[in-house]
Amino acid sequence: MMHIMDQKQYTQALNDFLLTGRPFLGICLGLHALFERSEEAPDVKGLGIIPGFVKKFDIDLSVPHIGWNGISIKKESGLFAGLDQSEKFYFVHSYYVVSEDESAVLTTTNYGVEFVSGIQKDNITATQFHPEKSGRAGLLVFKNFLESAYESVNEQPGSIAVSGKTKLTKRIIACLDVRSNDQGDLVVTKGDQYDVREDGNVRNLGKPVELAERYYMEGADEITFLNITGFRDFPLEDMPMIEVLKATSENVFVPLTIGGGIRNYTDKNGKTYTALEVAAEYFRSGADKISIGSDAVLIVEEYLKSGQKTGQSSIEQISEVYGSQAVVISIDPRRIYVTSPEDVKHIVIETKEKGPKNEQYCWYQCTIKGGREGRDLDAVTLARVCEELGAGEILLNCIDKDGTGAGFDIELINLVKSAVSIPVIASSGAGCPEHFYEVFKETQAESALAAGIFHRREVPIVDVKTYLKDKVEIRAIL
Ligand code: 1PR
Repeated sequence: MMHIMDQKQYTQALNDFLLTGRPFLGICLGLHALFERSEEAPDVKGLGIIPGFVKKFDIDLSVPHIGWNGISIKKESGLFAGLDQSEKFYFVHSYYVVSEDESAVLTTTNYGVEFVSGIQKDNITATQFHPEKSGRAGLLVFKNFLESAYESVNEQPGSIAVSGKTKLTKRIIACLDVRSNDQGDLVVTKGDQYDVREDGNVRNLGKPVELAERYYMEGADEITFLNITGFRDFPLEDMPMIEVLKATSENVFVPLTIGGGIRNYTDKNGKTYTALEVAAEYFRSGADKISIGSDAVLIVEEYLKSGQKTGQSSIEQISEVYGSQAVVISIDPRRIYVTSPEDVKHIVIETKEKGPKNEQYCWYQCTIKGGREGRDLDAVTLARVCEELGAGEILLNCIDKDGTGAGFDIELINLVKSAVSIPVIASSGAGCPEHFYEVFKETQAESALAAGIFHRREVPIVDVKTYLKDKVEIRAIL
């Protein structure tokens, strides 16, 4: 950020603005930039308005720190007027600020360490969390900031200082598999073990924007759109998905992830687009994270063959420009049963869910093109290499469980989770609120995703959260 601002000669203008005493609100990098230097870019100088620096998390927990966490308010401020003390805000970052000016510290948050999550010094306010993605609580912060822009902050009804450790919540994610039906309408669909057709027709479970808005209102902590035919359609030609994102982000203030078709592509006229360009269009349209499925498998296969990073893959390019927290890898694995661990060169587990011939062992085969093609690669290796290439989160589906309502594949989730240090989203198989509790109790997954039970209104999100309340740290529905 500072490099580009320097290049475009914006830095002086911003500095001049800050010194005029006019109100300023920085978010995330907008907080980091106020400090003197950052481990993220050691050769670039920060604005240096606040003494201190930016440091990478060095903790025994998944990094990036992704999700909803609390704030301990360290001094009275109008910014949090009217907010409940238990409110959570959305964080997504691998670096945090270390302020050498104690008096500037507005809030702190706990994640392995207690770090500064907000500062306020005269006219300058900045937060590590994203108010624009923090639902009602975030919108109230903006309202308070705008109102305080016209009055002295100290004249605002202040919030009371809160102390005590904050906790990161487990996230409940609603997933919308989107594709065109046979009539050409973009619909939310849902398969059983990835088969989305019923009596020959694509199942139609609703309109993407409407459903996303409903889930936001019902308390979803995040929303994911998967363009499930993206592997054959090119997203920049398939403009409806971009329109869906734009329309959704007008009314939905929680993080949005979009996947499907993110790869390098040459169109019928020979024009080449990079995966980075596709991702950029999605980010500009309101996405916070992009998810890569099929392309990740092909990238890892290439990497294992050559043993070298090229710097050119979609994972490397997008994480380099937008940060690893913006790159999710969606894995579509399927169980392959074997009679002995020596039968294959893949990572094999002894399983409690035996195979059709009573096999005791299985490995998890990666697939591409929405499960249509199995590859000679296991899900654990895929996850590990993707983390090394710069991915920031794993969306772990399971074809065997998808749409069954039989519960998550706990064995798969534990296997992949133990192989990576980035957050994992458990997906596929949720059938009731108890399944969410089971996945959080039996595994270290940071979040759980479901589709069918939400679309068919069998289990509303509020029921999941009500069941989890007092058992698991979650964002309350206020
Ligand atoms: O390969 O980069 O173009 O991305 C395509 C994306 O579309 C991938 O993320 C892939 O998972 C997804 N996808 C492709 N085909 C299907 C399909 O269903 N035929 N959907 C598909 C994957 C799985 C989950 C689902 C959970 C929870 N759907 O997204 O939402 O399994 O379902 P449940 O709660 O009903 O059990 P690329």
